[in-house]
Amino acid sequence: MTILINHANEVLTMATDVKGPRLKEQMSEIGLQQDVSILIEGTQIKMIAPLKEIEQQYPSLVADAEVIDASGKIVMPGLVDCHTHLVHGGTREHELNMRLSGKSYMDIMNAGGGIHYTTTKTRETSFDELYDKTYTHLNQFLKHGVTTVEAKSGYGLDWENEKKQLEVAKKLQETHRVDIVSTFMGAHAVPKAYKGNEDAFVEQVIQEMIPKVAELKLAEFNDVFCEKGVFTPEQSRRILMAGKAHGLIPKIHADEIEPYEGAELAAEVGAISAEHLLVASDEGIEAMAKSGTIAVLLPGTAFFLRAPYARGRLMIDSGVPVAISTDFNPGSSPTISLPYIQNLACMNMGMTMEEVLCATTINAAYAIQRGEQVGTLEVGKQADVLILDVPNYKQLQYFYGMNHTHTVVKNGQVAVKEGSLVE
Ligand code: IZC
Ligand code: ZN
Repeated sequence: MTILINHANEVLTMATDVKGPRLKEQMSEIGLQQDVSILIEGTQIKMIAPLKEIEQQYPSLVADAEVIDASGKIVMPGLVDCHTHLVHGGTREHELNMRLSGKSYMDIMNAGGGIHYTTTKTRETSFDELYDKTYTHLNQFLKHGVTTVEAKSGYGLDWENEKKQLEVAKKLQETHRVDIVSTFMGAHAVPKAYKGNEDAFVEQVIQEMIPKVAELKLAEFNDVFCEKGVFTPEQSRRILMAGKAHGLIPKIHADEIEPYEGAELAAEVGAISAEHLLVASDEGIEAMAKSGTIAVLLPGTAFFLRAPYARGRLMIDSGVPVAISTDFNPGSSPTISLPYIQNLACMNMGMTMEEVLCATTINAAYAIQRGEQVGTLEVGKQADVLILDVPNYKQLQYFYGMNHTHTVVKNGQVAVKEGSLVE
């Protein structure tokens, strides 16, 4: 199978000489090219060059290729959504009026709602029902140009149900076109049954769940909700170090609601990323810059919780590599629209149009250790290619709140055509 994408107004390769996550002004390098075509062979990008050169070099591949005319459109790498709570039962629209009339996210959780509500729903939902529900969500992601998603567990909060969530993600990785990267997040909340006995649950996560996740190879990363009233920095450190000892790379929900030195902890334990960071301290940001910890910022959560946005501009200027993501989850960010999240990042975190593209492609890929495979258009990389129905990339943030996805090539196959899924 060979595909040739011709006549795009702009091709944003997002490629540079930099290896690793992009910092500071590197985040503005979008690799804009005009008058180039893209040749895809099998699952890989074969050549990016003017059409004439491709025809000269690979005449037989070109002769056999399915040709996609991208006239008037732009082409870029498929989007990477590096922080989602993808697999979950139920929805939480009933919490919205509570929050709009003044109850906080934490008030609702402490009263037994929030994550606890979704845990009950997830426990009640069968493997097959969870699989079908999540399959539908993945279709929506794909229609919005997202070709790779991270998926956290954390609504089981016991081994049986954490395993169920992770196995749903594993099966979807095998059956759905979108690539899924799994994170174990058994420490997402202390189950209601352990109230007053929190350390016993921490022990269960450390002694029982983490070793099994590692043994069954159900996740690559280990995450914890380090937040006042959830897991303390000390408990979080123990959970992350235990994961590390079993080969699970640390990630951390840090400084989301109250400052809690989560960013500092991320740097200390060598986490690949710290996520949220709405109220991260100056010291925490400095520590992350030193350790190279990626900041995964989730402006949809600030929007939906009506909370202050993370200081994205300051983080970039301080030398922290920044990625942005939907945080798709039923409580604090029920959206799969990474394009809208890009808009929010521009408008509320002081990030430029170029920086948000970097933050949702190559930097997001590095946040889940996929920077060598996806996130840029380069020869030899996986052919995850997005064609957007705008004449220039600046319209992506200008015509906001819209889905401009026209065509998605996923792993060398056309997965979305004229905005609709291809079976
Ligand atoms: O279900 O509320 N912040 N975890 C930490 C979440 C938000 C997801 C949820
Ligand atoms: Zn989250």
